Amino acid sequence: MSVITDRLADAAQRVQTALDGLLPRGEGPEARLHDAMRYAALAPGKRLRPFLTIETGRLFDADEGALLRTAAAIECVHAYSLVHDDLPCMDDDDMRRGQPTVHRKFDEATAVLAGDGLLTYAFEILSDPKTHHDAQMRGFLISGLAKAAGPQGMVAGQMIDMSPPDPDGDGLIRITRMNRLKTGALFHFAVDAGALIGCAADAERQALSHYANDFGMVFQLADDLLDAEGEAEEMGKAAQKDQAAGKVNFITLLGAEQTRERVRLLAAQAKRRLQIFGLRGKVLSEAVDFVLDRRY
Ligand code: GRG
Repeated sequence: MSVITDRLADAAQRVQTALDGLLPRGEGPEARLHDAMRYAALAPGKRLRPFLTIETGRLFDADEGALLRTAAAIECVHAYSLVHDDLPCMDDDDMRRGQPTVHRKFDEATAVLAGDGLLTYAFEILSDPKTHHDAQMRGFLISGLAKAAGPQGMVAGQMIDMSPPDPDGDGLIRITRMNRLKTGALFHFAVDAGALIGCAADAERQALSHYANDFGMVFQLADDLLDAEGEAEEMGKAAQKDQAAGKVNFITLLGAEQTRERVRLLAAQAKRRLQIFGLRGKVLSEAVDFVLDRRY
C-alpha cells in the first residue's frame, strides 16, 4: 500500500470506531432515529474530511484525541449534508455510499430528523471538554464549523445549486462560488481545525488555508468529471446526475478537456502551498493526487 492509501485507511478506521462509540443508541421510539443516524454516518465513506483534520494536526504534533473527536464531528456534518441532499425535495437519490439512501431505507421524516440529529450532535461533540480542555479552543472549533456548514457556507452553496442561473450572469463565477461554499467550506474547516488544534503559526495556517481551498476545488472538479464519466456501480451512487438534471458545471461550461487541464493546474498549485512544511507535507500533498485520480 502507498503511504496515502495507508493513512486514509488508518484515518477511516479510527473515525469509524470513534463515531461508533460517540453516536447515540437509544431505546423506545427514538431508537429509529438513532439507527438512521448510525446508518448514515457509519456507511463506508472515504472519510476525506476527517483525514484532513487528523493529518493537518499531525504536522504540529497536535493532541490525537482532540483531532479525532473534531474529525468525527466534521464527519457527522458531512453525513447530515448527504442525507438531506439525497431527499426527494433536493437531489432525490436512491443510492449513497453503495447502499439505499436514508429516506429509502427508513422514510422521509426519519431522514430529515436523522440529518438534524447528525448536525446538532456534531456541536455536542465539539462543546464537550473531552474534545479540548481549553474552552476558548472549543469556541473556535464550534464557531468555525458553524460558519463552514451554515447559511454563509455549505447551506448557502446548496441554495445556489438549487437556484436557476441568471442568464446574464457569468456561469464560471457562479459555479466557482457555489463549489467554494457547498463543498469547499467544509474541506477548508477540516484543514483549519487541524491547524487550530495544532496551534499553527500564522504563516502556516495561511498556507494551509490556501491548500484547503485548492484541495476543495480539485475535489469538486474531479467529482464533476466522475459524474460525467464514472460508473454508478464503482461510485456507489448514481452517475451522470448533473447532465440528467440539466445542471451547469465546469464540464458543461468548459468541456471535459479544459476541466481536466484546470484541475491539473489546481492540483499542482495545492501541492506548492505545502512547500513551507518541506517533507512533512508529503501526506497532504499525496492526498491531492488521490482526490485527482479517484474513481469513486
Ligand atoms: C445542507 C442539504 C445540504 C447540503 C449541502 C455538501 C452538500 C450540500 C451536499 C452533499 C451532496 C453532494 C453530492 C455534494 C457534492 C460533493 C460530494 C460529491 C460530496 C460527497 O463527498 P465524498 O465523495 O463522499 O467525500 P463520501 O461518501 O466518501 O464521504
